[in-house]
Amino acid sequence: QYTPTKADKFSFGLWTVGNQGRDPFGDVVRPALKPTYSVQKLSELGAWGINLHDNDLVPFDATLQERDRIVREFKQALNDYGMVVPMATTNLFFHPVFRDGAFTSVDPSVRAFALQKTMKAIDLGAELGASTYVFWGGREGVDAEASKNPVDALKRMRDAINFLSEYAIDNGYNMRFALEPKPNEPRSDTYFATIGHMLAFIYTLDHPDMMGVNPEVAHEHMSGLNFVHGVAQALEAGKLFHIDLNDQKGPRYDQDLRFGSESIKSMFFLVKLLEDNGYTGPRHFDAHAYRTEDEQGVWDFAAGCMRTYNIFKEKARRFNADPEIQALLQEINGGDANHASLFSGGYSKEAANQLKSIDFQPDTLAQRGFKYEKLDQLTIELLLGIR
Ligand code: GLT
Ligand code: MN
Ligand code: MN
Ligand code: MN
Repeated sequence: QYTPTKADKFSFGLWTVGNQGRDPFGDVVRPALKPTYSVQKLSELGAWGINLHDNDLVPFDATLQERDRIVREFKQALNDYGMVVPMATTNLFFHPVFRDGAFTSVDPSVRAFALQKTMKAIDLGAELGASTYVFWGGREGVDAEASKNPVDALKRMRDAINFLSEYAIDNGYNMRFALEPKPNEPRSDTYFATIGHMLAFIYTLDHPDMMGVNPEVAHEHMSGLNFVHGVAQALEAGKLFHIDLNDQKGPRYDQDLRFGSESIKSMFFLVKLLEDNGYTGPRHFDAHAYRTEDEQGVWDFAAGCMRTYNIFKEKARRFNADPEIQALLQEINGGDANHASLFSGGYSKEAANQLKSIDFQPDTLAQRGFKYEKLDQLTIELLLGIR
């Protein structure tokens, strides 16, 4: 019942299962995986899609002939194992040239190179059939605040995204852009720290219709924010184009843990939000196996992400079908229907006057108990498996 199928639309980044366990204190612990092998293994585990940065597939310094051969072999593997590439993105953070950022670097040559690299990567994404293009501003930020005027940085970011959206349109690519926020790491402060920052920025761009967000669990938790609420706001605005599922223990470095392995309650409500509100996009995992793992551990990790998502999905179904929980919710959300109808039709002079004339009893209203202790305990019991 929890076994993933292609219909679940689960996807992984090549960089996620391909993570070799390097961290700031230690070297790689696992051999590199061939991208075509990851396609095969993920497909066998029930995944539907595989996403990539340009350089996850094509090395930074590959010749054109090498590029074409690699892409040809990769497309063959996609075909052989029935996998799609729903999303592509650019690596604008690994090479030392990007150590002061890419689109917001102080160096105009670096900014121009970043645009060139991204145009080529968009071409690659289009060739592989990606319909979503992600922009994670890896090093778009500062260590020394004195180095840049943040207003200029913002404008440079806007100019770059505008340029690239025109590029995609001009080439007839059927692509939407999803912008991914993160508050810090690897820079000490990154521009566009949260979902809220990104949403506000989107409406200042030339093509807001093709712009949405790619929020990540770990990144919002690093800011100490409620991820479910941030995602809800994006979803309600029609801007949840993509999502990076993983997990995180509070505000520390970006942990990218196996989905649902830590914040069980929040991740339950996240899955419930996505499933109850008609999110149809990819369920993408941007996470990696613990550094302690060998290759088998990587596949255990990948299977675990998908299985946990499906378990939460089943829990959400049970929550929605639980008579006691639903009766309690109805009661909680009930109240005086007359008062509700007074302003549900929007503003009118009559409604305003009527409202002004009511003799409310705030002291009486204030005596109500909301029964949230009971509701929350029922939720916990459901999650702990006894309902
Ligand atoms: C990198 C980062 C992620 C981004 C990826 C897309 S790359 O692993 O930590 O959060 O989503 O650029
Ligand atoms: Mn991410
Ligand atoms: Mn992350
Ligand atoms: Mn990461």
